[in-house]
Amino acid sequence: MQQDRHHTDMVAARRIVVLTGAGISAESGIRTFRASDGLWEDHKVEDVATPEGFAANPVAVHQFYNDRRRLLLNASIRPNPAHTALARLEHSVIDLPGHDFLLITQNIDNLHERAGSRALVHMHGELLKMRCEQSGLSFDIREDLMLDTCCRCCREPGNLRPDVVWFGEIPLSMAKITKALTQCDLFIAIGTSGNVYPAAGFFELAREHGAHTVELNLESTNADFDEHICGPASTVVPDYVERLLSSAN
Ligand code: BJW
Repeated sequence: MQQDRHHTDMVAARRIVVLTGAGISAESGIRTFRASDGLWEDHKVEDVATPEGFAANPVAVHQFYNDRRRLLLNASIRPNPAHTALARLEHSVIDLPGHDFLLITQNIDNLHERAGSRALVHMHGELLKMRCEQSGLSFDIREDLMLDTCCRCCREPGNLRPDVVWFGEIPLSMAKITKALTQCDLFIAIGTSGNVYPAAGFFELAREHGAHTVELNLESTNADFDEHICGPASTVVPDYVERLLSSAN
């Protein structure tokens, strides 16, 4: 594990924002996007993660998300110690006077909630939800979504899409996220490459408003974080959370 620059002044951390990306779920068996064996090795981003790609070939896009949904529902896919540690952090600080906690995930899996996280926003949507393009209403889904799946609100086929955020679309809960970023004193980014905006700019917004910024990743992605902790999430996240909590006692 490598650490550099300033260490977190943990006792001062009262308002904590955590951003997670695909790297936190990698050790649970879910592929990241941009690794050499990642999802974008097998699929073109513009084909499966844009509204234009969906309009051109909805069957292929449904297939891409159906495969990922089936994997997520497989019994072998479980939260790892990094997910569990973040849930422990939330439950340890959320009721303390003057403290606040928000977990922002770019991931569409449900491993954070399965680990016990509750103060959570899915800014890029959820794999276990589908949305009606006519009404905008969102529904739970655990089975495959097909072109002829009948919508529960308009009772017609062809109106449903995965309830996820594709390139060119506006991420979810941005008002809540922006408020938390401008008020936090500790910002922690875990397992995200910093390639996709607006998430890639969150640490700068938090830092401009006075937060200490920490990156936990296999490798450093941006030298401008105040602190870097390099290593696999299932090891470095529980260690970091333990240090944070023990310094607060
Ligand atoms: C480990 C590990 C281990 C591995 N332990 N670590 C030009 C300039 C700037 C911006 C733009 C631009 N042109 C267009 C834009 C905007 C565009 C964008 O960012 N494009 C870039 C390509 C430049 N963004 C958008 O369009 C977004 N919307 C938007 O900007 O709206 C405007 C607006 C914003 C705000 C307010 C109002 C208006 C929407 C982006 C949607 C992204 N959607 C996807 C698909 C979601 C559904 C799905 O899952 O299929 O989201 S793309 C994909 O990338 C997915 C991810 O959430 C996202 C980020 O990926 P992530 O999580 O970082 O994964 P990887 O694979 O990249 O990285 C993994 C990391 O983990 C690596 O660093 C590893 O080292 C690490 N790691 N194993 C620890 N064991």
